[in-house]
Amino acid sequence: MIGKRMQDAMNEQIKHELESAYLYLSMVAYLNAEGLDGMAAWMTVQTQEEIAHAMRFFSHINERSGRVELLPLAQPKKEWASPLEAFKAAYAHEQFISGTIDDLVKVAEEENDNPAKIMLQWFVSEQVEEEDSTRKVVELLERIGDSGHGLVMVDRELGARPAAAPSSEGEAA
Ligand code: OFO
Repeated sequence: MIGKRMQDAMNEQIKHELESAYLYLSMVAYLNAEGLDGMAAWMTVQTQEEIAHAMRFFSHINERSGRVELLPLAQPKKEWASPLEAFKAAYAHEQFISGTIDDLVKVAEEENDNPAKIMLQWFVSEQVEEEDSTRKVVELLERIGDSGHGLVMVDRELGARPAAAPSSEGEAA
């Protein structure tokens, strides 16, 4: 059975992961409106991954006879000054999420909660990937600067990101 402190912390994390999905979906809408459908497709995959992340915590709480509680989500930002600014915001958000995972690891250690410690290891590695993939797009967009042709090329490249694997029992891509 999951302890109350860990359960509350994981419920809070479900909210963070769903807020990530909500933020990235807002970026999808922004990128679509800018006519950058490849970037929007990349961000759609990111949105789906976030929902899968939330479901991992959801399943973990349930499997340990806990009670999932869905908390209110913050309204995401709607506009960015440029695609570069949107991806910079995504990168900053991933750094924030890495911090929340580190905090959860601390709680698991303090509570001596071994199942949570093991489950969280996947997220520690996943956050390295999450930060890396968003930072790479930021660097790519910084390199092309104001080049319209460069933007079209990056849009095409990002549109080739494979879809997230369907989530089963919290399995994420
Ligand atoms: Fe769930 O990793 Fe991004 O936010």
